[in-house]
Amino acid sequence: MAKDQSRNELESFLKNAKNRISSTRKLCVVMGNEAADLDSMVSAVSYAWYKTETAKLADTACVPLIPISRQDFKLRTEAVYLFHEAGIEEASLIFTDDLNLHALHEKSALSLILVDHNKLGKGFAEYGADVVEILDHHQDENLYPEVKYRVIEPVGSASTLVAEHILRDLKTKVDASIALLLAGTILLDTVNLDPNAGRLTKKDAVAVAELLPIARKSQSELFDKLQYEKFNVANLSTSDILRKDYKGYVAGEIRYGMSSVLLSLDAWKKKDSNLVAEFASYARSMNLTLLIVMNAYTKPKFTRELALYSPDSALLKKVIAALAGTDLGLTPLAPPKGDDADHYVWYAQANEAYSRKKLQPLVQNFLLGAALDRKVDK
Ligand SMILES: [Mn+2]
Repeated sequence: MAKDQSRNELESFLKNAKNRISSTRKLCVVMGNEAADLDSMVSAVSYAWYKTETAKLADTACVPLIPISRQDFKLRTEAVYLFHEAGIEEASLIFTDDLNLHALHEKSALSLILVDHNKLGKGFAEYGADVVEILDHHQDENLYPEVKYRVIEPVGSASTLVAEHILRDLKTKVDASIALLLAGTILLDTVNLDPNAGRLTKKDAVAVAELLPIARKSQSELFDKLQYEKFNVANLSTSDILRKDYKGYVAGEIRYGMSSVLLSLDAWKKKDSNLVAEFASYARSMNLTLLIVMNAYTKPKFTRELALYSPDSALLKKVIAALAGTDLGLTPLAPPKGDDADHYVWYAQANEAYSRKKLQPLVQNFLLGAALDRKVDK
């Protein structure tokens, strides 16, 4: 940005785009996938800018949509970091709260560009006929045959495909902000361009080589910082940490949830002196009979811990007994002392193979048994 330090292409574009949502008749919406990871967000924002700059859209505004609610943005800590670093304010981004896709669809005023996915998620399935373009790096599902422009290539990051378009057609307009967003995302997705990670293609490396000098960043510093921020929960509350990677399940009449957390129970206890009460209040807010928190961290050895909370102490006892009969290798840890000590239990988990994916079916079985017992008790 040698000529004008204050101008930020993307930030001005986004501010403008937000105003145009209400003033233009037709809207072209560029949307990433529902997981709304960094690649999805950056692809959507930068491709919406590209479309606006290259296509002459008289009565249509092109805007990026991040398909989560605004309050969930802060959970994507690496995205919060990178957008901030790129000079993009959160207020300039457009989330589901800000845009009524359904109303646009009903008025036939919507066209959709899919980036970082090529099949609409469940919440968006009704808009299949509105899809006009696809730019993606996942397996092609061969949907939406009417699509006019379709680029689906197995590169490391969807942002690489967007970068390719931008560097080909708009190279002179690429400023440090755009270059930083794209290069950072590609680095994170390809594990710092590591061929051994199995995601890198030549195109990813070429894009990063062109972008980094414009971003004026060192590759390793940028990657290390992003990797660090991805796991940095310092600015998140306990309930945010719990919902960051949460899945809810039902077994019979029992509603339970499992949160994966990349923090040790010890560090968490120091961060939040009210931790056990916060588990209870989270379980209450989600209407859960059982909350299972799976902690995993590297210190430097990979370590797993397990924390359980239930408002139903009889049920918790049954789950504890059932877990004791498995090969999880559980050793009790001392949770902070509280009045409701029979409602929670903390463990060190020696068997590190038990991720949520593997533990959940076991829990489901115990709870189905416990749900039956409960019915018999009544
Ligand atoms: Mn992706």
